[in-house]
Amino acid sequence: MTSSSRAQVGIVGAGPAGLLLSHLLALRGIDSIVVENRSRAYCEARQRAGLLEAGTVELLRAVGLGGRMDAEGLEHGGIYLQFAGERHHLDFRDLTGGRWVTIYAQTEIVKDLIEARLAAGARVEFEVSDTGVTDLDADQPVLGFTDAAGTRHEVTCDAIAGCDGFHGICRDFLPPGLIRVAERGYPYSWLGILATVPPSTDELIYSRHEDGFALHTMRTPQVSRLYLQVPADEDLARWPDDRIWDELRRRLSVPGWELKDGPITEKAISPMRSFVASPMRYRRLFLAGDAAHIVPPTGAKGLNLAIADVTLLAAALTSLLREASPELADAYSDSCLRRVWRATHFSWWMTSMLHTDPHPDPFGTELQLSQLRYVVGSRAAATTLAENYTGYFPLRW
Ligand code: RFL
Ligand code: PHB
Repeated sequence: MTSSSRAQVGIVGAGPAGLLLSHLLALRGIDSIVVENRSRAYCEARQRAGLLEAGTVELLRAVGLGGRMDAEGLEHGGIYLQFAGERHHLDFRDLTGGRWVTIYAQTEIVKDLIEARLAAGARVEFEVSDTGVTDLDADQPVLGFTDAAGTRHEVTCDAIAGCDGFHGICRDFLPPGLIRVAERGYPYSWLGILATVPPSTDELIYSRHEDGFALHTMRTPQVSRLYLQVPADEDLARWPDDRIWDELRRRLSVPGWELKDGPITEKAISPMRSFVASPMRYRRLFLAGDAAHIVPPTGAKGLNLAIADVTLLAAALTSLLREASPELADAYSDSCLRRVWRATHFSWWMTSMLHTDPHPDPFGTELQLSQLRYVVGSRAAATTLAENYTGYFPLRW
């Protein structure tokens, strides 16, 4: 038996992109259904981003999602860049005329969004399977899925948003001849840990070390998050806790500073990739967030881009569905891609400047060090980093 229903917008994926899109559409009186193949608990626990641009924070506040973020988020006005055994501070507020970033974990944004959607009575279906999109060449595409209880559903929609991440299914529904992929792989991965220990630093430390990159970030005043560059095909089993702390200590140390360690509560290896698929739309199917593009995490841009995409998409769908005006929907892909390519360049640049090549050559090493010295030595170069890091053209809502 198949159950048929209707929703103005069908949304695949209950990550930050899908959930925020559903929230924004509801604020404009547009109903949506969100389907997600994982459980609610899994979505709320999946460790990922932590750093929000000021524009992302301001958008979340403007749409009523700032409560816990304002109470628990940690505002940072700069970062430390470390190389050749020295640590340098970049003061973003001074360099950019007052701009800042906030540490507030993606897990917490997802929890806030799920709570807000469910409290508003939205349809959010977890643990679905066999998600698919049909009738894309008609004005009413159909979103199909099987719910957790095994019932098949077909939801007739006015538009469908593929917010299903890099490994999702929606991108493959765009006609193969239409989509153009530009990508770059990197010969390393990140091993990330979460540890129950107060951060050993007030602001993030990005460290280039001859044994590889390391990043010290945080989640709360009691919980630290740290990352190590490891080989691309690394096996997590080769990294017992003691080895991780030893390596972090080696790569992050400077005289007079000590890294505090503590119990590791989570450990995972993530590959690094740059990937941009365009256009981000075919007729009434729109892609947003990681479904269309991913960046290596060194620039802290992925979640911020996902939020920027759906802010534009919500406005575009509102004009399309409420006023039958297609201009914003027609401009959607190009508008997103301008920001995406800026972030793609910045993330590639930060990654290439800070990671060590598995087969280093003196030419490449000296170029990296020269670039790092330039960033900390020239106000113009430091401002370029600060401007990109703190975020681009404001999000309008
Ligand atoms: P998500 O979060 O991957 O959500 C997609 C959702 O779709 C579901 N899904 C399906 N549902 C139904 N049917 C299907 N067939 C489906 N296939 C998939 C998935 O289960 C999932 O729930 O994508 P979204 O919403 O576009 O959000 C993107 C962000 O998650 C990502 O860009 C960031 O986490 C990237 N990122 C960072 N971004 C930042 O802006 N700042 C950071 O500090 C930052 N740090 C990071 C990061 C990513 C990292 N990793 C693990 C890749 C640090 C790391 C280590
Ligand atoms: C994080 O807090 O997880 C984080 C922060 C900055 C990055 C990447 C990850 O560049």
